[in-house]
Amino acid sequence: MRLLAGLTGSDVPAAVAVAGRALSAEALLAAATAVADDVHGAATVAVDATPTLETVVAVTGALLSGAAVVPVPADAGPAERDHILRDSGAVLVLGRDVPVDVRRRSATAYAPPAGDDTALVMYTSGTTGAPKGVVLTHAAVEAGVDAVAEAWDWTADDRLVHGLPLFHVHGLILGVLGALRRGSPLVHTGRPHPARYAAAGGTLYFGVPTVWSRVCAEPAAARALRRARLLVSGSAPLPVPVFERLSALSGHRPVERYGMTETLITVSSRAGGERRPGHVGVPVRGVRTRLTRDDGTEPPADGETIGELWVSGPMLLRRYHGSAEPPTDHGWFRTGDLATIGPDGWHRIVGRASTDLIKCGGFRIGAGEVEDALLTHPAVREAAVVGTPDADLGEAVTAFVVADGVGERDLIDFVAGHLSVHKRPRSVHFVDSLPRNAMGKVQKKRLML
Ligand code: MLC
Ligand code: AMP
Repeated sequence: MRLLAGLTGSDVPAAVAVAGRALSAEALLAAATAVADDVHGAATVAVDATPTLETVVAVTGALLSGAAVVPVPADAGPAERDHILRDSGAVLVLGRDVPVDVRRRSATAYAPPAGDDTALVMYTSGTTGAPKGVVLTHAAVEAGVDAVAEAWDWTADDRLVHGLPLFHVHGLILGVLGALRRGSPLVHTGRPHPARYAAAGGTLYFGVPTVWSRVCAEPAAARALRRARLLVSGSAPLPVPVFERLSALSGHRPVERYGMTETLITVSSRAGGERRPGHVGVPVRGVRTRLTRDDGTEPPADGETIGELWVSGPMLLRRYHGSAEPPTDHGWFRTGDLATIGPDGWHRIVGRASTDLIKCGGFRIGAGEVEDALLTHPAVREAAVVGTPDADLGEAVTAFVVADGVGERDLIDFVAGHLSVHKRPRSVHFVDSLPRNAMGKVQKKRLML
């Protein structure tokens, strides 16, 4: 299959290791083909996306079979899991209904899927309601990983290291499918712990800002990265002090790149070029960007005037699963991020248009989804959720509730068990009432003061 070029090319010695268990490229292909034999004919297959070798084999196998793959967050509780399975129409869950045995081997040959076929349906939060499925074709994923490979000079000679979750763009699409397509060996550290990054001996490292901040907090681990070629940060804003400290300790000014589940990576600095703290670089190959003001006009590209960022390019989503409305306007996708563009084309992400999307540790969390979960608790009468600044996580999920006879820990555990562990509020404030405007709408800005 074209997407998995590195894996199926005969001359590329790729190998994958996850949390200490490894497969050669040949063995991965044969084990994944055994999975493909199991699921062949199924249009949509979900994968219990734990940080394991089984997940890599399952995703690869399902893609080989031509199925659309739906990664289910490893820490998803029943409400989120049920929603994803029901909404996507996945007929089976690899790793749950169908066990994945990485020791099996098969040599069945499958025809490569067409570029327009769906490769993945990635569930991601909106400002309100349950997560939506982002439909990404094989062609989009190929264009997306090829564009960043070019920007980062990523070749089969690299050894990629990361420990990110295998159910999002960063860890799965860039971090697994990117490596398989490039033919570069991958070491997944299970969890993104600094000491494991240090011990893995990679040339190319991926992390979200929280990971880089934690690496800096362990200077010996940061210094061990001096031997690497390139450190890449993305999924959330990298604070300038973390950029500076990482540079001082590791000797690397990290490459920053900006993306979304819906668009893959659209803007990045370059391995062979300048890295500018607080900036995410310039569009990658095939991408165009523009800003709009509230009145629809385009602000000047002066590096100061803020507008909402729109992007276009071959890596964009095809549609939201189950939605009739086109997600793009003449090929342009409205990101919801506020940005500036300089006269030299450099982009700076300055915030989000809506306060209802929270980025916590690089995870995108919809305030509405957490509020809905809290409101299903019998003791909770009203709930409002906001993102509050957090030195470690960037933003922390903070809940304000009107409730009787329930404690903070109970509500945190309730959300962790209902949705996903990573969507849980980090703190809950009990209030007598929520601040509302004359229309009865909660004034979240007043909660964030
Ligand atoms: C904690 N735990 C609980 C719990 N509280 N379990 C049950 N109930 C509770 N109430 C457990 C967790 O399961 C976990 O277990 C452990 O405690 C720690 O959990 P945590 O506190 O949530 O982890 P933390 O250390 O804070 O995680 C930080 C982090 C993580 C950086 C490792 O946030 C992370 O992986 N972020 C990456 C997000 C990402 O990849 N985003 C990319 C989106 S794509 P255990 O056993 O697991 O340790 C995208 C596009 C782009 O944005 O541009 O890239
Ligand atoms: P997700 O859909 O989980 O991939 O989240 C996408 C969002 O993450 C974007 O809309 C941005 O708000 C944010 N994001 C991703 N990369 C960066 C970055 N390098 N700097 C700032 N924000 C980022």
